[in-house]
Formats: sequence, C-alpha cells, structure tokens
Amino acid sequence: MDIEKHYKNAREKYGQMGIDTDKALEKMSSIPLSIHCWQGDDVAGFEKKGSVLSGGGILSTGAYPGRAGNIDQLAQDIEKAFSLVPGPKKLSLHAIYGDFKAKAIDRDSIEPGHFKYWLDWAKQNQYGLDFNPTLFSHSKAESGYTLSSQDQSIRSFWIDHVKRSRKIAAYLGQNLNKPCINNIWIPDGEKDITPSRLVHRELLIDSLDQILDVEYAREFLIDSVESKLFGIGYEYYTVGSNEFYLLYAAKKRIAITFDMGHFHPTELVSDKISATLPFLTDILLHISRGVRWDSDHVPILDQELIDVMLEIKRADAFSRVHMGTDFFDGSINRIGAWVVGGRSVAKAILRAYLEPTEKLIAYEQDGNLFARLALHEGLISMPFGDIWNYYLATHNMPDDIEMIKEIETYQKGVLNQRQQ
Ligand code: RNT
Ligand code: ZN
Repeated sequence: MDIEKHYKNAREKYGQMGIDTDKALEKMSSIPLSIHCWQGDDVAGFEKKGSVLSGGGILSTGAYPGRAGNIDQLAQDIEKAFSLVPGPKKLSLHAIYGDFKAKAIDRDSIEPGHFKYWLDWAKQNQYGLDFNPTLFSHSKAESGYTLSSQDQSIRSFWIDHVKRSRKIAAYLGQNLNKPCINNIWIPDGEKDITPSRLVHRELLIDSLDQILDVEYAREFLIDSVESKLFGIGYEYYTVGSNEFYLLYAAKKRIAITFDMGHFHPTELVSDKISATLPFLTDILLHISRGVRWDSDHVPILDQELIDVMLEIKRADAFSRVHMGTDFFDGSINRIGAWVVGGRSVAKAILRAYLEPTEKLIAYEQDGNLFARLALHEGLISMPFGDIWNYYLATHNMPDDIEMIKEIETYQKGVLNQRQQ
C-alpha cells in the first residue's frame, strides 16, 4: 500500500531527528476533541419558537441548504462529521439543544431529563459531552445584560438558568463517567460610553459566586468562564473581559476558556498558555479563526493553531488544556465545515508531537540560536502529510481530498432531501 510505504519513509526521516512517529500517533489518539453542536444549525436550537440566532453580539451568516431542523437531523449530521474526524470525541451542547418535544420550556426550567437524548446517544457511540448555558437569543437578554444586570428579576432568572446548566452538566458527566465542562459565556456589554462598568462587574461576581455555591465532584463537572473583547453591538464595553475572568478563575480555582477569536488580532492565545497555566487548574480552548475580527470562521492549519498546540505539548499539558471548537459558518456545507475544522485541530496536534522539542531546547542551552531557528524552519518541509494520511488510513478515513466527495454524497443523499 502506497500510504504505508510513504509512512515508513517519513517515519525514518523523523526518526533521524529523534522523533518516534508511532509514539506521536499513539499519544495524539488519546486526546479528545470537543466539537460544538451549534455549527449544524447556525446556533438555532430546539426551543419552541426558537429562531436562528441573532443578538448576544454573535451572528451566524449564510443560508446554505440542508440546515439540521430537529434533534434527529442534528444527531445524524454530527455522526457523519464525527465519522470523518479521527480520534476520541466529545460533543459540546448548548442549553437550547434539549429534547424539548415542541413544548415551551423556558431557560429557568431546563432539567437533566431534557438532555437524556444526547446522553443515550453519547453512551451508544462512546462520546463524551460538554455543556454551555445559553444566555443569548432570549427576551431577557435583550437589554444587553444577563448575569450582570441591575434588574434583580432578570439577574435571578439567569442565575437560575446557569445553576440548572451545572446540574445538567454534572448529571451528564456522572453518567458518562468523565468530566463534563460547563462553559459560561455571557454577552453582557454596551455599545457606547459606560460609566457603570464596575457596578456590572461586581454584580457578575456576585452572580457567579451564587452559581458556584453548589458543589459538584470535579471528576464529573469542570466549571469554566469565557472572556471576550467585544461583541457586535457591544463594542465599547464587555463585562466579562479577559482580566476579569482570569482573576476570577484563578481565585475560584475554576477553568478559563480562551476563544481564539476573542482577542485583539495581535494578541496570541499561544502565548497565553504558558502565561496562565501556572495559575490555573484547567484551560478550555474554543478553537476558531478570526478573519479581521471575531468572525468565527472555520479553523485551518494556520501558524497560530500550530503554535497553540506546540505550547501545550511543550508544557506537557494536554490533560489540563481541553480541546474545543467554536465556529459557525452557514455559507458552506455545515458538515464539511465541522470536518475541516476538526481535522485542522488534529493536524496541529500531530504537528506538535512531531516537533523535536528537546533538540530545539538543547540548541538554545548551547547558545546556538541560529541552529534553533534553522531547525524550526527545516521542520516545515518534513513529510508531515504522509504521517497524517497514514493516521487517517488507520482510522479507515478518507484523506482530505477524498473526503470532499463523501461530503458531496451526503449533501445529495441527505441534506438536499430536507424540507426547509
Ligand atoms: C461567543 C462565544 C461563545 C459562543 C457559543 C455559541 O462569542 O464564543 O462561546 O460562540 O457559546
Ligand atoms: Zn467561544
């Protein structure tokens, strides 16, 4: 077989640099990737009268045909996408994706039972699950404030919602016997001059304290808070900024979520890994690709994605930095978007495991900084693709080019048959 022959050659080349490619593949096979459910339906969810997302400072654009319109269709699409992304997987759910059976269940009434559908599905397929409370696309989020609202009734409503989300996440984690991450992101902020910034931040601290007051075993639930620079229509002020959540997470010993689209374009998440790991227990990544701004484009194997994975590998921290995706593109085949995004993450992890880190550090310690630079540059022309194709073949998956056909067949056979 050609793939195997190429792999053997590549293995030898990497071997000469002290990299054991078999071991690299074995290591990366144990890293779970948490893929977000909301790419499948443009963040619409299954609430009665649920509408395609608008508001909350985020926006999915595009009207590509075949959007999943109900829970079975979404599960079917996710299964298709998962069948083309190698490695262990988790599904990241949002609270609006419960099995509500067309009943009007408001956010302060969600129960573990509404997520039994996904629990059974995950058990059957041996997937893990993660969770997110949904604090947007709702009349009680329209003022621009949820957990940091000065209106006590609004704030209580959302506190209740997030408490229930944690309960659901713990239930999922317990039943799957692996931690479920409950990631809290809120849209709260303002379009323009906000003299009451401190007031809202103090309210947010109080809300989070109340929410986290209930204790759950860490083997089943990991709490995380996700920061942001700005949202559409909330350009001036974001309550949950990076400094705010970093300090809160360190103080409460919970996780922080770094979304790769949530920073100024010159700020790099890759540099935040080693800067924050010494102070935090866990980090959750929301892997996305910002084009000019927080645009939620499908991730590709770009330098920053490679650098993020390199930093985690160099810190030997794949057990503390959790892989999650977060993007939404409704302008292309949505399953294909998941697969390209998921594969780019897997490729970046593989690239990281194929770095002869010790050799680079040895050059550094010898003061041979030219060799350090030259080796880094030389790695770019190593036969990485042959290792990747072999990895896909061992999972019985088509390569990146053949995969296009599979997505097209699914488009014709399944998506185009859907009534929209
Ligand atoms: C928004 C955050 C958040 C959302 C999802 C839908 O800016 O990135 O993670 O994308 O919760
Ligand atoms: Zn995110």
